[in-house]
Amino acid sequence: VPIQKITMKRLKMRLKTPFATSFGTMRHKEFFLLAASDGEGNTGYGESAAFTEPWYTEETVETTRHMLEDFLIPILGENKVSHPDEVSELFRPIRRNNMAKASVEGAVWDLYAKRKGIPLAEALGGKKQKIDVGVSLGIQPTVKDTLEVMEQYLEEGYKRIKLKIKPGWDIDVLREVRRRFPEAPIMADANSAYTLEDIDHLKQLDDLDLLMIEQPLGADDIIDHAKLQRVIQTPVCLDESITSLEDVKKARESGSCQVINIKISRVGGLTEARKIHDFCQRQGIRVWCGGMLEAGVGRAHNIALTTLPQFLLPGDTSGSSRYWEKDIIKPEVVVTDGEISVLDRPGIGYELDEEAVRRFTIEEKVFEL
Ligand code: OSB
Ligand code: MG
Repeated sequence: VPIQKITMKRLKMRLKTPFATSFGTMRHKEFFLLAASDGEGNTGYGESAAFTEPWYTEETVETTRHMLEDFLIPILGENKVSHPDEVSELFRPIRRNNMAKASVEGAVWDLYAKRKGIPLAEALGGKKQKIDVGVSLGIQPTVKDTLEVMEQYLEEGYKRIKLKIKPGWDIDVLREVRRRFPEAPIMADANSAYTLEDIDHLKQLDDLDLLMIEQPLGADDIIDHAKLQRVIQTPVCLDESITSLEDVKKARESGSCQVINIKISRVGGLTEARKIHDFCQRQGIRVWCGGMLEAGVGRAHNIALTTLPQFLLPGDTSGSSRYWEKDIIKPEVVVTDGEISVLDRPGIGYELDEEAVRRFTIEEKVFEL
């Protein structure tokens, strides 16, 4: 995969509705759109995931910029890459900073698939032509709002609703949700808002018939989640705690979870995400694809990954209109009956909407490799 040039645009997009979690409320998404060109007319796209503040992981938009400009892009300039799997190897001397790594690795994967003339999904080994998706619902101002928004998403066909919870906004709200929607596939995500002190409180989740509880405890914890999983029936799903295949192996050995949320960005790219997928397939661990409120390019990468067979549960990759008045890709991602059709076109399959990209760009840099 010859890479001649990398263009790095910083975009800022306003979310259609604010997204509230146990840590606070997001109103905008700022990120880098990376374009890797081969000088032969092919361009691969990647999108960075980290937010402006480090509440989800330690990375931010600014740390991403630093890593890309000062380390990761120079590494790509100094080395030949014949297959995108080599990128994560080349990045190994740089510790962590998985989201920065994933952003440019994603552009190399897309470029690779486009040069071969095959869909990114196919390059990864994915076979599904449609993927099942759910939606992640931020903490709403009131229970009434929660029920209304849920009703709307269920009517739109989303196959699973994820509700963000935090201490003081959990069991009671979920009880009312369950009473209003007795059969709906629902789960909860705490983004690490509890500790083992809350174990008796968390045991009440078992009466609510939830698909799973996502990341209730420490963001880097493996051990406490195992203690929790031993005393609750509700499957534990790990998100923040899983940053690599090594973490998955430790979680499996410890019994820390039954389900894994795979986010391309959190694990450092598509190559590591696929390794985790393959391991979970061999071990019979169910996985689904998580999200970072991505714009269209990141969304397209999530769709491609989700075509792999062990993505047995609906993920968080909702349609463009759930996040944006206007997305940066053409066509936008559309969800029909809770499914997204995978485009049969080279690479990520979607074109950039250059007009929209221009509108949201606040900074641009070009790196000649
Ligand atoms: O914990 O999965 C999470 C959004 C931002 C940060 C963390 C999370 C989320 C979501 C929404 O749950 C995912 C999405 O819709 O892209
Ligand atoms: Mg989560």
